[in-house]
Amino acid sequence: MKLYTNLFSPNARKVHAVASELGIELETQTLDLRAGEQRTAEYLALNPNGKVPTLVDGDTVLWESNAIMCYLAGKGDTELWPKSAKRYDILRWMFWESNHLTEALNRLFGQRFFNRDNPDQGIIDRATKDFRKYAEVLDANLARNANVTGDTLTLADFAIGVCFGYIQPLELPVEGLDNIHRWWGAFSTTESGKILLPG
Ligand SMILES: N[C@@H](CCC(=O)N[C@@H](CS)C(=O)NCC(=O)O)C(=O)O
Repeated sequence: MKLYTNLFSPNARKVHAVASELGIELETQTLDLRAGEQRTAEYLALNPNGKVPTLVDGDTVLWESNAIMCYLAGKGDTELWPKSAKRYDILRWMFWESNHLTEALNRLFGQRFFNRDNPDQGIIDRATKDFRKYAEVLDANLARNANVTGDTLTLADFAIGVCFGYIQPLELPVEGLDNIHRWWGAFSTTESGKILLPG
């Protein structure tokens, strides 16, 4: 299986971390995003969004990091993606991550990283407020569960965890959210959890 990737990308790191946890070795090709290698005709034929990651496994071409994670985990039997109704809870949190948490995070990323010389404080304020709102939802859930969907780590922890690698660089509003700190503190020091951290 071949992964088109770039370790600068949190969405790509999620996939690397899950592959590590599953013990799956991936052939990788790093695309230079600054040089625009994600926009070549050859790559756009695989992923018309012009983004990483993309997985190619024989005739299967898959983009969207969360779908790729499900695909990799679906290759075997794993607690990360159990073949039971718990799957829907895992999926629920994965959709929540990409629709809400990462949506707010991306706005902070845009201002604090890509626009750092001339950030728009209004965008930062709104994104900070939204991120905090969703982080509180997660914190309340983690008050009841050791990990996002229960006692064991699942794909949901990988999908969500990658966001918290940016607590310091993006000044994420997580003060006092002790359950998140407890969960992320433990998860981010595991061998696969460390792969979620920005370099
Ligand atoms: N929802 C997609 C997002 C992918 C994405 O936004 N990738 C970014 C890096 S994190 C990218 O390739 N950006 C390059 C570009 O837009 O030119 C996923 O989860 O895979």
